[in-house]
Amino acid sequence: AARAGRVEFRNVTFAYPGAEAPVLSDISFTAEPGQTVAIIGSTGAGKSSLLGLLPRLYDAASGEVLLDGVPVTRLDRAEITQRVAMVPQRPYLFSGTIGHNLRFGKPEATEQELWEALTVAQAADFVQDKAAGLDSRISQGGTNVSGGQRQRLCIARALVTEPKVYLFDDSFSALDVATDARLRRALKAKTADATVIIVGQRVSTIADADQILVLDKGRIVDRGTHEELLESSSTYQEIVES
Ligand code: DGT
Repeated sequence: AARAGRVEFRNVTFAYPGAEAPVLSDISFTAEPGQTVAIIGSTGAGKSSLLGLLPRLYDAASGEVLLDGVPVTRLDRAEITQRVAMVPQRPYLFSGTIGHNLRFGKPEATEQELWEALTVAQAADFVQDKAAGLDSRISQGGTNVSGGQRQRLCIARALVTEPKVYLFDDSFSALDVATDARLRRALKAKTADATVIIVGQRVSTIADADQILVLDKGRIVDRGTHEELLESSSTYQEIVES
């Protein structure tokens, strides 16, 4: 069906402006609605750069990034933000209330929608514990919430917009393992029809993905499920054991 959230990278190469060496080379994969694709790889492998090509933080030098079969370079930004939500590696909260921050992508969201998103993101408890609840103020840059709370608020903010595609860039790293597991279970139930692309460092975060891409120096060196990669990929084994 159209507008379902299918993501396809076709032979994508990308270099930052002014840099000589490409950060990504010949990247091809497909993520279908309902699927979770995980990207793992050492620091600097190009994982964040890869995610950024979908919301057009940057454009590919060659190859194509397609959303529901249409190159993203042919879509306007509003169309992309409507369908794709990215939780960046260093998620940003601006000064204002928690409610303002959560409504960033959907100003008309009801309180009930905000609480639903907070519940999935495992953030309802700590917001409830604040005297002012949704009206509690976040200081500039979110310095008065912990790193894990900030991640969860930014995940909730993405959920509020009900996108077709979620991009999570290491969004679960500041959470303890139990919260991470609870959050992803709730997320899976809530986003069953969505396409999820997740950059993760922790094996427990990515092990249940439908497909794992192992990225090394900007190339996909191996791909498969957790079980397949444990058998076939020495790079994956090294990451798992580290
Ligand atoms: P991480 O977050 O440390 O696990 O690393 P990755 O895998 O997310 O890597 P990524 O995509 O952040 O960086 C890949 C390479 O690109 C790395 O050599 C740093 C470089 N790079 C990242 N962002 C920029 C940028 O904004 N400008 C330039 N010129 N280079 C960048």
